[in-house]
Amino acid sequence: MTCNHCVANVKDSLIKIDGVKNVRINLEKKNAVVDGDYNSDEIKAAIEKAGYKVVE
Ligand SMILES: [Cu+2]
Repeated sequence: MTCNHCVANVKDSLIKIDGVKNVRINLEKKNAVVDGDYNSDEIKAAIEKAGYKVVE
């Protein structure tokens, strides 16, 4: 993720996932905090589908 456009892309794809209540993305730290009751595999798949790599 390198700019605010990327942040919006990732946020949009994550917020659509079942159980996700809130998504906060920190561009400087390059991390995402996802609130809710969700399946983390779905989160990873959505991020990858949006074209980004998941670093754990
Ligand atoms: Cu970007």
